Amino acid sequence: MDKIQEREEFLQKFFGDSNKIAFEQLKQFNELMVRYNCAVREIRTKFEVLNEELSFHTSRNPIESISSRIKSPVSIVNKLARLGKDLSVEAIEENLNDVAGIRVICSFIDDIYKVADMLAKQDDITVIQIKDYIQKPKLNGYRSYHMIVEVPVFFSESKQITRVEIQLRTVAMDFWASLEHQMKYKKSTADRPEISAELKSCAEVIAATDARMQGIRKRIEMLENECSEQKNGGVL
Ligand code: 0O2
Repeated sequence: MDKIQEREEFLQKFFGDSNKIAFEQLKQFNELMVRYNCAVREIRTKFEVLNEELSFHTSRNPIESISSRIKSPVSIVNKLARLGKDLSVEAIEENLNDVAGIRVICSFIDDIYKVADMLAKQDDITVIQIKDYIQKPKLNGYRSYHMIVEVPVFFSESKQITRVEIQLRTVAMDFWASLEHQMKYKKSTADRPEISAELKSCAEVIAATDARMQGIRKRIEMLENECSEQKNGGVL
């Protein structure tokens, strides 16, 4: 008896027909989660490499931190139900773009566009969707740059194209989004107009500060360039 037959008999004996199907689905679900985990690791490594290269050339880190998460089974089930989709492994892949999520926190606004563009240009990355909530903030004040990308994951016997959601934000945007998420996001009780207006006003102050900080950095860079040009001029 070969291994597959042996396993089939085991399943039949211990689970019966309907439970055997459930067991197979659970196995497929776990396999899919392994794939999402691997895809997240690949994208994270890509950002780490870009950060290392850029910090070597500019003596500062464009990326402050990277975090990632795989959506919990409960959130997956809830989201499929919200979308009115069947509960199946195929439906997860077809309908959910954010099972694998990675958040990249950048120092300045222009760093976001720089690293996003560098990732998008890599030849194993396919950009599926971009939502630029920095150019066009959400009505509540939320700002971030969202990308859905596909990346190939190489296993021993197959190559699996896998979707990952990437959120890129500055430290300041992340400060606002994290606190707003805690206090309000998806909580209708905190949806009062005066609270929304106050949060939106905070988002605007934060956005203005982000722009000023970038302006300060650019002025410093200009002054540094002028100094080194003067030095070089003196030497020559
Ligand atoms: P969580 O708990 O962070 O995972 P989608 O729901 O992704 O199918 P949508 O809403 O068009 O469709 O996606 P979008 O606009 O790209 O936003 C997805 C994610 O961005 C959210 O994930 C949040 O992480 C973040 N986000 C979007 N809007 C807001 C906001 O107003 N405030 C905050 N704090 N975060 C926001 P989840 O799965 O909804 O939530």
